[in-house]
Amino acid sequence: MSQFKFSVGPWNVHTGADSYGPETRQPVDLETKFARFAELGFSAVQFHDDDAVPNMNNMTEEEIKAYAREVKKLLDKYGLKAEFVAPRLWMDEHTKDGGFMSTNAQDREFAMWRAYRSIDIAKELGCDLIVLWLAREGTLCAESKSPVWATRQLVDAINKMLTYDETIRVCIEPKPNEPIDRSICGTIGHVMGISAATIDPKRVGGNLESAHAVLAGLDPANEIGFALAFDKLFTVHLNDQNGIRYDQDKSFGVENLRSAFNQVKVLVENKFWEKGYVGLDVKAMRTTSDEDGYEHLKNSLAIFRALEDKVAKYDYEYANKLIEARKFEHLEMYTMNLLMGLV
Ligand code: 3MF
Ligand code: MG
Repeated sequence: MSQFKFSVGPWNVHTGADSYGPETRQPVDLETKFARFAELGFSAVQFHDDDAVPNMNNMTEEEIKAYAREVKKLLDKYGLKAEFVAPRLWMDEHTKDGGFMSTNAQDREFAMWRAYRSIDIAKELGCDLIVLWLAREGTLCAESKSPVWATRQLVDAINKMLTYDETIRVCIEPKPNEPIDRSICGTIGHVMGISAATIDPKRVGGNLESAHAVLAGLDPANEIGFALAFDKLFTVHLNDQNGIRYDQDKSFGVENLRSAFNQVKVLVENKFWEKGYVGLDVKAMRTTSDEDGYEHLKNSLAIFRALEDKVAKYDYEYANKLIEARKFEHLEMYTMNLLMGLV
């Protein structure tokens, strides 16, 4: 039995469309997803603002809140909580050039409108966390914006959100590139810098996604540890990634089991279950059938739990002796043997 609670977003059950080809699976409605998530053992759902309230651009603030209240009832029906709401600042006509750092003032205003509405939605759904995946906050053309100005724009936007509501927490999900060429806030280290510069650093933290860390050439477990050291890991997006290429969102642990083990290990050692949900941000393969559209979620959960068992079995006394004697070859092989089921 896992000590952790798990969360997932509706976008993790998707139609299989990518930049090079159309859908390969039927769309699934939100309620069906909730029912299956609950059945699979998830405790909470992560939302984009318009996952919860589609067409929100054409609705009044009151209409948006009323719609969100209905979604909350649907969550309650399946015994699910909402974990966070993330303004989807990359799909819209207004956010071609990003949101808070857009070169157009009206578009920046639109981004703030969506950020405030995300806070309203979060409150109706009963959660206090706003996630900012800063998809287009950077440059396609390096000379198009000053990195100093852009960084300060982000701090200002977060300060406005913290002021708009005194109970919400803001959590940046950093990614070094894609869909932009160069991002302004690409790693958890950047997130800590931004957090420290805001008016309430305690309420500003990070969401570490394994694949994003790999894309930055960094180690996901160390990135998780870095945020934990400052008590600023608000949630995680566990998945896997085959090296530095397009963002793959593979099932957790399927590419690099040792790295996955170390991510689970650092979460267990720091009792992350007391702090947040373990979020999975995984995608099914394009070749997957409708019938198998949740297998990647099942597999990721199963791998996480199996690795949690491995951590429980980890002989810290033995490991510490090896560390003391600096017998790292032995320590490494002990870890590998554990993962291979040989001890
Ligand atoms: C992109 C992501 C996103 C975010 C999501 C919530 C679609 O690389 O990881 O998933 O996690 O938008 O912030
Ligand atoms: Mg993610």
